[in-house]
Amino acid sequence: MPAHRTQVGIIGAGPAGLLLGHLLHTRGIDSVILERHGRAHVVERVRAGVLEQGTVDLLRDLGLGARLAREGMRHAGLFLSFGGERHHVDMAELTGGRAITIYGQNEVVKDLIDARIATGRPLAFEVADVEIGGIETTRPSIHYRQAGRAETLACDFVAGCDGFHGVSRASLPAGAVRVYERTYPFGWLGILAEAAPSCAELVYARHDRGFALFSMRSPAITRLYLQCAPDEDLADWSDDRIWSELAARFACRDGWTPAAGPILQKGVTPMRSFVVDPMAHGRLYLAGDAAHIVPPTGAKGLNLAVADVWRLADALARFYRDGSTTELDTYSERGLRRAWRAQRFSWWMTSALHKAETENPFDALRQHAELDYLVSSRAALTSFAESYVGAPLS
Ligand code: RFL
Ligand code: PHB
Repeated sequence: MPAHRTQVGIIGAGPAGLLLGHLLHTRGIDSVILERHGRAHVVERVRAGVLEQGTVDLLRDLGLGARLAREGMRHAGLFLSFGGERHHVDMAELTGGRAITIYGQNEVVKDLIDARIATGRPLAFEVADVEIGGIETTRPSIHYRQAGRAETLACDFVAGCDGFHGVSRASLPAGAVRVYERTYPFGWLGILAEAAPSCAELVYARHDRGFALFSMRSPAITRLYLQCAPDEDLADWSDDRIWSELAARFACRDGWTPAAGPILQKGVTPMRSFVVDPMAHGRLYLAGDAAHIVPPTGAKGLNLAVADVWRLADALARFYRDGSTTELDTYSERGLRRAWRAQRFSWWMTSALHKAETENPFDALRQHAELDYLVSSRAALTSFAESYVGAPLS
């Protein structure tokens, strides 16, 4: 059985794993990244679109922001639509100039893969049967198969960056962690359409028919979401039905509506809040969706993954510099603090904007009052904008 050795074995080539590999590289630390899927699949997966200011600043400071600066769309504000009115929220003005940038997660992943390949450090796609051993020792290892051959990677540390359905979290000994979870009785039907965005900023809409979100990927591509059942059957959604439902949910007195065009892709995502505590055990450290999931309404998932690996890379660098585990020992505690803040905000946005889980008319009016208060109070708007653009990396 061929054996290899590295300092940090990274499972998963999503944003968390790839960025961690790069951050370690800049500190002279060796890593091997193992990914279950092929490169094309990883690059083509359409997911997040909103990068917080701190994420954009980090990618730029790492020299990875050239295409992001050219093609990313900086948004200083957004719209909240409810009760037939669209309200503009000037996030930059409320936060001393902070903003979000629209740049597809798959574009971030593409840039990170190119950067990884340029470093010459290992990145293996299509690895199967990944198993982690020895996490309670100082010599953990990763066993896997590549092109049918059994391989073993000996490491100092293992970083579990393999998302919600990966093997890393499942490798923690039963009883060592506690899980906090909430599922929602709805999902999002997301589409990508070949249509020039008809609004320059995002529109989050609360409507009695359900939530809708208008976003974009480029000056030619619109991204839209509709609240639906978690197990919604896409076969029930013709293109015509999707456009008329979107028009109904975004209907407002200023007459704005999303421009329609050929639908390039459709998908349904269930919604969940999930946290594992602690985010580490022995020499295994979890980062990103492997450790926590937020409903996408607050646009926090990818940004939390970035904050995790930024912290983890620093803690590992400290260990290799002077043998201190001080920062590794507090990695989980610091990560959970940020993760719970994101959970709070994502839950709040989800419950304020989605059709209530009960059909009780009280909830509909309470939601309306919540949003009405938000847009009429500068204090409430400042709090909202501060959470939405995200805290600086910490
Ligand atoms: P990922 O991206 O899931 O990557 C994990 C990688 O690990 C691989 N893997 C394995 N590899 C080897 N062996 C195994 N056994 C493995 N098991 C899994 C997988 O193939 C994959 O390549 O996790 P990561 O890196 O933690 O990144 C997290 C983000 O992907 C996620 O939080 C965001 O996409 C969430 N999200 C959003 N986040 C934002 O910050 N802003 C947004 O606007 C936003 N919108 C969204 C979203 C997620 C969505 N969906 C589809 C869940 C919109 C949607 C619709
Ligand atoms: C997206 O553009 O895909 C997007 C934007 C905002 C969200 C979630 C997803 O809250």
